[in-house]
Amino acid sequence: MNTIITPPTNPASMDHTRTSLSKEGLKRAYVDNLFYLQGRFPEVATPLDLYMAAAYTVRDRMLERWICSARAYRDAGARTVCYLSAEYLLGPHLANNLINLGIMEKAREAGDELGLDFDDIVVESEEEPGLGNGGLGRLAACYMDSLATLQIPAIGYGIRYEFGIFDQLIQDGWQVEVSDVWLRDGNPWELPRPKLRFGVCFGGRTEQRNDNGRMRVRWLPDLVVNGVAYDTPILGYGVDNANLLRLWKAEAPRSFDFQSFNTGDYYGAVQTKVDAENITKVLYPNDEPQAGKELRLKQQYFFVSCSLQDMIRLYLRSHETLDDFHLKFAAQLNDTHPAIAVAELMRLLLDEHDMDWDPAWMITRNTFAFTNHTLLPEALETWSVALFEHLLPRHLEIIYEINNRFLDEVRIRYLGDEARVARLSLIDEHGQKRVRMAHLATVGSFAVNGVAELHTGLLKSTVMKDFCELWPDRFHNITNGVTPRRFIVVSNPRLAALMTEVCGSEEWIRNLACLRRLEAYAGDEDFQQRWQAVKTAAKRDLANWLARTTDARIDPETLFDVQAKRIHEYKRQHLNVLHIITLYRRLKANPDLDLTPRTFIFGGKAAPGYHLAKLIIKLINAVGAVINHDPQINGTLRVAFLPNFNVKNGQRLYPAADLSEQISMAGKEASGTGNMKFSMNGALTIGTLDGANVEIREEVGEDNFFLFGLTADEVQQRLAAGYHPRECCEGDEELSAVLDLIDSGLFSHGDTGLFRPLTGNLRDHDPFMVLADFRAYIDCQEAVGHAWRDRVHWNRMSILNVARMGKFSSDRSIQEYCNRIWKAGPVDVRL
Ligand code: F58
Repeated sequence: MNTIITPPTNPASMDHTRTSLSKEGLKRAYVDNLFYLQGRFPEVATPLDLYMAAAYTVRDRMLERWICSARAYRDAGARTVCYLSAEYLLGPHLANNLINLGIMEKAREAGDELGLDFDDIVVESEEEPGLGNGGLGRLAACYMDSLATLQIPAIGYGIRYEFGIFDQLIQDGWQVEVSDVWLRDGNPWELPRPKLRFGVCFGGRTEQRNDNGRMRVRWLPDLVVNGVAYDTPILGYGVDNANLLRLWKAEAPRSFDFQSFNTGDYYGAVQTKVDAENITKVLYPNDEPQAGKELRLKQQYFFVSCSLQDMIRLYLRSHETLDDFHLKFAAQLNDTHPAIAVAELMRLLLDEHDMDWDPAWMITRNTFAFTNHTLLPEALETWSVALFEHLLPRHLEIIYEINNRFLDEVRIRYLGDEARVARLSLIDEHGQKRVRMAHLATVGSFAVNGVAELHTGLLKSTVMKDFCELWPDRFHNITNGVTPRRFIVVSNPRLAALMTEVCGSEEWIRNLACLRRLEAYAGDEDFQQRWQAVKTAAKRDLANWLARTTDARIDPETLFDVQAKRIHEYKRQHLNVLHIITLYRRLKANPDLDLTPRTFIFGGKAAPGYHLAKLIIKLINAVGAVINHDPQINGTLRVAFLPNFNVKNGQRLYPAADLSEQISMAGKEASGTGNMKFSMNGALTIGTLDGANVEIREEVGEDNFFLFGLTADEVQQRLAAGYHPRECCEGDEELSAVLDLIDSGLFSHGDTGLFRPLTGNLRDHDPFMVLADFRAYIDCQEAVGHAWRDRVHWNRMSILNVARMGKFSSDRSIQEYCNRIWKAGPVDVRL
């Protein structure tokens, strides 16, 4: 339809209440929203009212850009990136949107003139949408920010979980999970699209029919669920582009199953509705190990099906057939969670749009690209064939057909090599048959990528070796990045101001490589003083906030040594704890020891069913409880656990860190992105040669990075030679004594058994080689302690770290995806 409707007034120039970016316009809009949307006058408004009025004021300004973008993209007919991700860890919207709109300062002035507590409204009030577990979900959010900033037409598709990642409380040192009711107060950032809904089928059976000589399949499902779209605009920084994040909510097609209702089975009828809506109730809080739950497969299929149906709908608005669908869309599979999309697009093309196999397969294979985020064997997703048969019978048929055709190709290429055929198959035939989702994603994609050089190399030489031999050109590395808008400008305004001053403009915010200009100041002692003052101010902010919200008391003059990320054995928070106990023992044995005063700060959630990870949290808190209250230690060592690590709390932590702990066993962390966030904010890294640490060290220079530990190759060699962790203890009295001290009950009120699952596991198995790396880590930490004492040198290293972080902007990552994988270019949007 060619619209003749234009916006009520022409935007900015007219100082319209909904679009004006002037201070007066913002004030007017704010009061207006408080009055007409919240129904309040200022004197009686609650903090929520004040926040909502601010949010709607900003949202109006985004909507204008969003609508303009939609129109410009449609007119340009440009290639569109569809990012398919089961998780988006967005973080609070308000401050980020103010920054991206370029009106933070004006809004602050407007707020001051209205007598509002601006920081309270903008920083404190907002509940963040916790629709992700950790790195993978946050990466999707950074990429949405960069896509819009680089003006690439893009849609993020995902799930609107009613309950996101749980809130973490710490009680008596233990993690306690509380459900996250983020929608309780309403969500001003989303627009429900009740008319934009698609049916998604489950279960039942299939039936073949002969359609004029062509075999066609009909799926007769036994359950249909509706997916309803909820749209959130994602603004680019410094441009007028706004992209779309479309999340799907599950609803029952009718509120009651009338048949059950009429037969008197009222509860049965309501149950159908409840079952349908359960699909998008809750985010699975698992870290790496695979959940294997039926509901999880339902979630995956549900959001993928809605998204593909939506893409087809959009496409058919301007095309007669689907023949060139793959030219319009590049769909990125964020890990294997959306991999069922390969079979679903085939089904839609074959069964719903009457296409033949070959053209349908050509379109499918040219639409998808796949990112792998992990090498951990337990995290590689597989689903039992039996579950598929029960839930998605038609998809199983399609997967078998894809597999037959694929394995025929393999057999022709590798005559007689049936072992290879079995390794490549989409079906794992060992024991109970399972569908290998990474294989489905690889076969159905035109590109596969890892997320850091080392990770991609390992991917190609281990889990994907056979595929890499088959299709070497399909494999790429795209090293992860993070958005400097959220992780510098929003999180660390003082540092941002200093950068802008040195760089002479705000260009660095769009082109992080500009930070190189800081190098010239690295040795300038006056500048170093200002640099250090920025860091100390952030440390003070963190200390004050912790004092307000927890019982932790920390001293900003000490070295802040921070490890914040999901709690997992491979990330080795317990190695960090062993270091703390080592220092504690040394100090007890020698109270005059001249130790660098340190505050160890931890943050991170453990998956609720991951007992060892939860025990690590308890150990951190238990060690803290003893050390923090030991008068002999007198504050030289302190341990703080920051509860409920999420994007919002991360924003307080990254600017305040002096030392960033990136100490995973080499070969296990695919990339890591916290490592980048800390370094961009001036922390130095202590780390292994794992994930993106390798590239960070290359960029910042080996003199400005604290390296320790076995390399990925050495890890493999040690394992191959037979690793016996007890031998590490036997060769190292101090290590042995540290473990014994944990077992002595000192940290557990005399309970000598409490931490045995941890210490016993370390002594007997130590799957992540904590003990093998212990001595190297302790020595490296000693070097850190010494380095801190020369603050001139430390500040220099800190400045150089930041100056050389340009590579780790997500803008660089997205530009690489656009050039090398998606072949997508910008569309300039002008209001
Ligand atoms: C993370 N994966 C990697 N998975 O561990 C990290 O190295 C990498 O930097 C990051 O992806 C981005 O590439 C990760 O966060 C999850 O959270 C999954 C969520 C769904 C269940 C399985 C784990």
